[in-house]
Amino acid sequence: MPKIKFTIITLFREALEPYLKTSMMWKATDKGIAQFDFVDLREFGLGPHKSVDDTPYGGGDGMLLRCEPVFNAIESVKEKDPSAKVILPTPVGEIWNQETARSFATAAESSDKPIHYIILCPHYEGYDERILSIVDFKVSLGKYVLTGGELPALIIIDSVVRLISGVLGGENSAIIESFSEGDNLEYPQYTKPFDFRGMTVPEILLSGNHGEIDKWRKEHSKKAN
Ligand code: 6GU
Repeated sequence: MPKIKFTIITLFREALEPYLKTSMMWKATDKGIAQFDFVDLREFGLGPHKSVDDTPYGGGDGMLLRCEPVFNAIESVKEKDPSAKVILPTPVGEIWNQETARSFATAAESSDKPIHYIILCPHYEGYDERILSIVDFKVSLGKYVLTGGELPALIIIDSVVRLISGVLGGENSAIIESFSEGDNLEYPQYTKPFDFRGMTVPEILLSGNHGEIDKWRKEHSKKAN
């Protein structure tokens, strides 16, 4: 049984799938920790053209995602799992940060059944406001505007799944690293060679003195902006 399930409702599955089949997200799937499913919003489109969008009442540019396809798509998932929670990536949502990612990961780790999130990826200029009535979490990635919810969906998924134990290599890697404790970013790190084009590695790291190395690392931890 996976710890966490994401059902992604999108018109552009092909934009998401390669990333989720690569590296850590693939590893999480392969180990049975995470499960990623897709629902093609187009299948819930209206009329012969399977239309999912329409022009805004009151006029204005662009097209808006309609309620019916979105509600029908979400309800088709909730019929099978009424506990699934809906995330809507939107530039007017709550800013996503490490703390929120951590709380989603902790919820998944401490639950005895899989935690299930439905991510609805909007596209076009926006969505009918009534869609918000079926949404549990409105999430924004920052103060800029993207074309659709696909990139945000990947960022949300990646930032949560990597925190679930068993996904990263060293059991401690997610705990020590950047942002986990307050706003400390991780310390500078070096690997071989010792001298690269005249840029050398701080001698202390070669000293074998772990007390001094820890001290140096603390002193050199970077602060987030
Ligand atoms: Cl979640 N969606 C879109 N479309 N743009 C964004 C965003 C989300 N977060 C920042 N910009």
